[in-house]
Amino acid sequence: MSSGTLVTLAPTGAESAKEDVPALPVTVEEVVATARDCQALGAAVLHLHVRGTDTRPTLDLPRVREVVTAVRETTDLVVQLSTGGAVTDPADARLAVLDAAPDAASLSLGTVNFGRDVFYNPWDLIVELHTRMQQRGIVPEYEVFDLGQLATLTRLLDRHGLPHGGHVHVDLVMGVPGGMPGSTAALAACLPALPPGATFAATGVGRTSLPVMLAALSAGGHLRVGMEDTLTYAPDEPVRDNAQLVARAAGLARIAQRPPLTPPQARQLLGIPAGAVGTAAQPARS
Ligand code: KMH
Ligand code: ZN
Repeated sequence: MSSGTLVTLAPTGAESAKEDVPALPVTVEEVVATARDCQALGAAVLHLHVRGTDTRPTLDLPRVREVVTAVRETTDLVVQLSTGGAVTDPADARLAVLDAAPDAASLSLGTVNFGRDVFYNPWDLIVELHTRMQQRGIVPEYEVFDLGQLATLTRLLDRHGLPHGGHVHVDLVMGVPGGMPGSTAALAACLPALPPGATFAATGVGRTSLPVMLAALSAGGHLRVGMEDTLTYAPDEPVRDNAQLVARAAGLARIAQRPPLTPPQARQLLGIPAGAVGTAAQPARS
């Protein structure tokens, strides 16, 4: 079990509208301020969905690069770009996000119903993301929405080799309407299906945030929190801001006697060289 807890911040996502959730960080300034505040509270990784000047989700490369650069100028956080985007984003635009040369990127391991929508992740897209990340020295975080997607991960690694850095890190995204429930039983069911040596984090969407966080900590896992996943802090109490969620996660990690990892410690855990900025045109590891 890791002696510290990796806290990943997912501050914005692609699902909520700024009009509905005014505290959602969408401008460059808001994202940078959120990242800085949340690093101070214990976040080490930033899972980033970019918004355009119209506040809507965008994969526009100049805009993505602008936000990545601004975050790097102000924080030491590991910058993990979302390649999931929004459910409406086409595969080529999701792949092109890697051109912004993040340290890390998410890689979703299967198609899943996403409320009334479908989050589309066919095998060929999974392989293309995996191999492009290997070639460019970008470390994937494998997003798992259901138990069977862990079998896909094993098949992916068997056929296409380990990710850049050689370490496998999985995020169990639980409680999505259409995916696995955000319960201790579902989390426990995933653990034997993780590849040997892999680490995992867990994210509980909506009201499952707290039970999933507690279950993950009890099982030696890491945490992802943020307004991408959770807009209610307690029954009838909207989240004030991302810092409130990171502070709660960091506090629980300390209670579990696995305090938050610093960004350099996170890089070590994830196999990201110190000071790496994802620019490496490095050879695939296999
Ligand atoms: N916005 C969801 C459809 C990811 O970032 O890789 C997909 C998502 C996963 O958030
Ligand atoms: Zn995301």
